[in-house]
Amino acid sequence: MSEDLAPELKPLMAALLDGDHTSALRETQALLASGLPRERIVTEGLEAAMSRLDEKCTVEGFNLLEIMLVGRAVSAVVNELYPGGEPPTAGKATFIIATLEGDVHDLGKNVTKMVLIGKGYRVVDLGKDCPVQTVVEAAARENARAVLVSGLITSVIREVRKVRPALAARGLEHITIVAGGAALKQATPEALDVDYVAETAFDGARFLDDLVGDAQ
Ligand code: B12
Repeated sequence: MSEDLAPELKPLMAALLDGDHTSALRETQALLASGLPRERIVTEGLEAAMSRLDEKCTVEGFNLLEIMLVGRAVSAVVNELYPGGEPPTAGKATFIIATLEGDVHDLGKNVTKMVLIGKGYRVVDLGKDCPVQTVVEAAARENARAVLVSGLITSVIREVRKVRPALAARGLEHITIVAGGAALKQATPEALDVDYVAETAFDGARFLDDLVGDAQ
């Protein structure tokens, strides 16, 4: 494990990479009790652990069970950090969030959702592998202020590019589109045909705060 890692986060990283969700939860509770901000636990703990996992997660060397166990540990930590429960029925604004068709990664989407719920937004989660048309129907039905798409595999970029024309075809061109996730954050908003590409869940939340604030 690298030397520049915050020492207090090392036990959490180790527990996550072992896929040991019981220890990961215990470490998270200890970090919260010590006053470490949630944002640092996510960006320097969860995301850093996943980057480390990335080194093992190649098309040639892909241990599905190992990665699923790590995924379960990450989900447990996210639920511990943001025990929001049910999203508020009426929040500051409503957002639709999804991972689009062809992509089954959902850990980053779930983190983003919980961060936004924690800020008082209503977030309608359409899950993973979600058709663009389902996103459009939900945006219309829920009177959404923004559509948030998460993408981890490069092949999903073509689905992301369909979102704006599909919204426009329903008369929803006023809806803001925000993209995030490892595969999308390497692209420009122009390339994805979205309004903003977020580096992290927190970066995206700040953009949305400004957007909703400006509209009030
Ligand atoms: C865990 C994992 C899996 C798990 C997913 C479990 C789950 N429930 O999500 C499983 C085992 C299922 C999996 C499967 C596959 N995976 Co995979 N996986 C990963 C891994 C190691 C970590 C991803 C992750 O969860 N990161 C942690 C989260 C918290 O980070 P994040 O998503 O970036 O989210 C943060 C921000 O980006 C942001 N964010 C995310 N989304 C959004 C959205 C918005 C709107 C906003 C504002 C912010 C935001 O918020 C988060 C917190 O800040 C990555 C490597 C990597 N470093 O990304 C490979 C990786 C994504 N996988 C990859 C591949 C190839 C696959 C498979 C195709 C493998 C295979 N041969 O079958 C399949 C995909 C099948 C499919 N059709 O989708 C490649 C993708 C390559 C590419 N560019 O196309 C990667 C990059 C690994 C690699 N180096 O090859 N994978």
